[in-house]
Amino acid sequence: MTLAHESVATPDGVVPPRFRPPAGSGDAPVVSLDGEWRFRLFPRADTGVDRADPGTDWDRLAVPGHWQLAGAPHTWPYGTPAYTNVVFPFPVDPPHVPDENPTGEYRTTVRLPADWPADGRTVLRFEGVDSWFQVALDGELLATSHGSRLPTEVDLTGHLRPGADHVLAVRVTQWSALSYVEDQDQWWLSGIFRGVSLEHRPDGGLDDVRVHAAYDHTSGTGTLRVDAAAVVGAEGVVDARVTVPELGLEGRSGEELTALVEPWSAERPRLYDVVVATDTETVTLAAGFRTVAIEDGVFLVNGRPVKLRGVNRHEFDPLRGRAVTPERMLEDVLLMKRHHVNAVRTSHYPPHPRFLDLCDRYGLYVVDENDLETHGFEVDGWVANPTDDPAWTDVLVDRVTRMVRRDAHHPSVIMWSLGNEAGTGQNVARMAQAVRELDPTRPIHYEGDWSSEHVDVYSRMYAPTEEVELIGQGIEPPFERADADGRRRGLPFVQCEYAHAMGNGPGGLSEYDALFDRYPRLMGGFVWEWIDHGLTRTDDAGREFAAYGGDFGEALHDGTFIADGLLLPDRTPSPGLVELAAVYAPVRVDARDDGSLLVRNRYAFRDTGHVELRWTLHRGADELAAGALDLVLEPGTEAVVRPPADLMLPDPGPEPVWWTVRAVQDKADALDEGWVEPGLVLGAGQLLLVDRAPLAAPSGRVTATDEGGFRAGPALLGARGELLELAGRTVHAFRVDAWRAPTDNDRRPGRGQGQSDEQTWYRAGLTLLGERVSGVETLPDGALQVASRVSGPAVRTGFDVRTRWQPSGAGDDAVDLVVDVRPEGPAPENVARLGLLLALDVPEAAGTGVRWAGLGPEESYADSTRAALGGAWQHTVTDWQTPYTHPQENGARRGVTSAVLTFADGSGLRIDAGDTTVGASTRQGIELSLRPWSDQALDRAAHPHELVPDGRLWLHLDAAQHGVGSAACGPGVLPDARLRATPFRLRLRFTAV
Ligand code: IPT
Repeated sequence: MTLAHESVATPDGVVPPRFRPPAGSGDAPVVSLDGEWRFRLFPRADTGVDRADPGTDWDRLAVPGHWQLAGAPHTWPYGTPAYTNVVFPFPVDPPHVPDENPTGEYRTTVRLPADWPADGRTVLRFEGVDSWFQVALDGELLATSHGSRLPTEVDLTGHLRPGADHVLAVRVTQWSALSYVEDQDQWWLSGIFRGVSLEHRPDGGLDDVRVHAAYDHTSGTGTLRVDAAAVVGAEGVVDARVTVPELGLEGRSGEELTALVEPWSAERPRLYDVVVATDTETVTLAAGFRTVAIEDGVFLVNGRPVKLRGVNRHEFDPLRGRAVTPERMLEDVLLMKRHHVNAVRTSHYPPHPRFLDLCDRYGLYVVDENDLETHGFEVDGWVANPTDDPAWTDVLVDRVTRMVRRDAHHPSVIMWSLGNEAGTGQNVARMAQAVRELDPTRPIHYEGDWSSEHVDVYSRMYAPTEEVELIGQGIEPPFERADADGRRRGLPFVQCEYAHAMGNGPGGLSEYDALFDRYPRLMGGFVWEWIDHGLTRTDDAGREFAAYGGDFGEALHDGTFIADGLLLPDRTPSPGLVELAAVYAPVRVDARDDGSLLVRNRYAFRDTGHVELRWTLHRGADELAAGALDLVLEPGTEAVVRPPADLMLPDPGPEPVWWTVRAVQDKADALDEGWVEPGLVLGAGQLLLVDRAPLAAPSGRVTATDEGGFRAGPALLGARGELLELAGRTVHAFRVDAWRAPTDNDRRPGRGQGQSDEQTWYRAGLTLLGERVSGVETLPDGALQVASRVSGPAVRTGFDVRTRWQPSGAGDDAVDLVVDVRPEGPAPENVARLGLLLALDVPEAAGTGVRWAGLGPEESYADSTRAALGGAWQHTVTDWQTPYTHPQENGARRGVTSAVLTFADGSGLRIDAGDTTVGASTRQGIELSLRPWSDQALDRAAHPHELVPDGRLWLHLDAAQHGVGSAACGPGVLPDARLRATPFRLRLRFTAV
């Protein structure tokens, strides 16, 4: 029995694919059908409802939208979202899908406006319907379509009578045969989720317009050819007038027009209005002249090598799912531009066409990806994969054709992608061939077939830096087939996904970026991914939180893997995005070992005339001197800069002195208009010019207390040397620590790693450390020395600890602490941290203010520290936390030489850090973390709103912390940022203030 929605067939009853100009660019009438439609949800595809039934008394549902989100964030009247990444949430039994198949019946009334032209044709357009649907008018079935993220048009000419109301019925199933090729890593969400419109197509009008706008960088000439065609009703070439008023160009369709032009690039998105007109229709398109080429294995735009500093973007809104509004699209584009992203891969489907209009306008290179993923077949070794099945050829070619036809006029699209994670097979070649015939001007991308036989670039995901380096040099291990290997070696290399931004991370971005810069063959890459898909919902107490897989009670789900973006679900940039901006910086300012800064103009086309290189000499937050460097760099050039020779440096004081240079863009010309905010930092770097003054050696003496313990300045210790009180606050915990609440990256073994870091730490007993004191003695110099051993259960691994307390001076306000720690027993592969845990009773800990001198203002880790700058910063303890969608280690600040905590009652605690030794290296200050809850609570919480302050302030005073890496889907922490169990020493001073 073949059910309609289980048939592997191309859409039926639809208009051939054609271009999609920006809204409002043409003069043919259009009416939107968006708004409230009538709706009923049925449990099976066979709804039994009459297509002619107008549904007058049915529910109302917003179109566009997903029915699962109709009542979000509070109610779920039509089923709930469900998340799986790779696996299908139904049996792999193609082309069949379960009988349990939520199916929406949509109804609306269609009436042509009174002034609708009598001639020509009328087309009903759907921009996106997830997933399979049928369209009927007044009970008559007119079309069957699919391709959730692709447009469908139905010719209604002859079915609509002027002045009459017609019943438009759309039946949408959640599952269909086509679900097997739409297995993208995202929420399963259904319905008419993009706009619907009624469009007039005048006789002799411009149904389809193809724009070829090339740029010859050797002569500065732009070549324009516009082809126009009738597509709706009858197909054929249309003769149109083509003018480019700004260039004084006039001609006809099919002709080549040339002029000297300014080219389009993501850096300078120069667009020209191209007016295409017949007697009955005029369309004005924004064309950009640019040429994409691959020469000698190097990816070029307008003749210059361009590095793609990209991100993977899914369409996502925390309340609306993939039914994104134009405001959200603009927000994404502006956030990308402001964080120096220059490229987007539209993972893993063509985006709403308006997004591409914005990419044209603001300047982003786009890899436009076909709506194809068959990842679920991988589980069973790709048996029956549609990508290799001739029965599916037409469907897959149809999809890629619809994408190219829709989007080819966009200058921002620089590459076509055949799909994602769809394995290999003959249909890769068929799709590639179809794309080449439609558009020979853009390279083709597909990662799933590592032979790269049918594509123009060699693409991989999550390749570790070592491998990327070999590929950069062209000496990567050979591909198993020699014929394919030779060709592939000549292709440029792109990482269509890298640096998995899940939770705290990614670490190691700088290393990739440096390789992209170093090797011409490397054309850059796209970080996975732009935003956490956390859907807003309320808990039983009415509190909102961002839901991930499992939060809707799904029987089968992939949990937190949906929260792996650079933005939190509400589009707050995570520290990962701030780091990315610093790494992707178009004007990089990097410290060199010889005490100079290297300023690099990494634009391909732009000099730095629009950039001011401002410097400041500052101690903490206090500016001592300021100026600007007189320097304009041509694209791709660099210069070494140093502090002015006559700069007066102060003597060492309580905070270090930095010389910080920021490349600032204040002004926006017409091409930067709209996204550059005054003070936009394009890149920054700094030099440490004056170290903080060393802490004077302590000189006070510990005294005995009546209770048999000790007093050391503001520290009260028990008879066994245990810290009982500090600065008048009860101490809840104080000991050496080596564990952290695992990050998402810690929880998975990185490529080539046997076990996850989380497991390594667990097996070394680090999750349950305890302390045994072996000796307490007062030393002749007045210090109290405590010897102890810190270790966890079941293992011999532990730490030998010597703690020395000594009042800093004669007064009672300050105490010095020196801690020397040596690991003992079998050493784990790595440890999470090496430092001290201190928990103080602080009733309103969350509101505690903290001002620190060190790196900031955002968190930083050993392998994600490019964005952090030395200075002085302040926060409350609440703001110090990064509320990752899935709670985990966060908030560390590195290089902290001093911190002042101000409690709600006005009292405070100052912490000064002297030099820290880790193994053989000495570093300035400590890594500081503060939390109003414990690491255990952080680890247990499933969502940030479950974390409740426990009346204590939990501090980590660390010599060092392990990096964060990208192991959730990529490589683990790189060797440089791995923390080994190694001897360390901390020198601290606590002052009650
Ligand atoms: C890769 C997918 O292409 C992407 O959609 C996403 O699922 C990512 O993984 C993980 O978040 S595929 C993976 C097997 C490398």
